[in-house]
Amino acid sequence: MIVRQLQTAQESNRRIDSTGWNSVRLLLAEDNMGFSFHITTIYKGADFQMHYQNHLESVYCISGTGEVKTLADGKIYPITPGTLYNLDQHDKHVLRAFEEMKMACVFNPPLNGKEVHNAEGAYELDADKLT
Ligand code: 9YT
Repeated sequence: MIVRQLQTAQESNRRIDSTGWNSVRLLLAEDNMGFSFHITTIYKGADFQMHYQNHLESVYCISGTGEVKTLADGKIYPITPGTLYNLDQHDKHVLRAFEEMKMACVFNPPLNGKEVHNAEGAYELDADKLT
């Protein structure tokens, strides 16, 4: 059994800070679950493009409001608490936060720990572990 607390993890190196967001990576590849699980905070006013070419991601909105736009077709999907969006096509997308959003994120394959977005808004598969 693996048990972790967000309150403890966010004060450790599991919290990754980047422009417009931070993410507390509660489960990682080394846990051998087949996915990673993160609690991500998107700051109010954030507006950035991502393209997870190497990963599938599910994102569940716990709190806050915003929208996600898929660039291939220009569709805009509102995000409110309870919304789950799934990047099942490695969709190139833009995420906007109208107010701070708390998101639960699952990545397959799991992240190693130190991933930050590259120039395309993707995570490399060979990123470093936390330790
Ligand atoms: C929602 C989203 O994709 N935010 C970027 C951070 C990512 N969820 C992560 O690294 O945990």
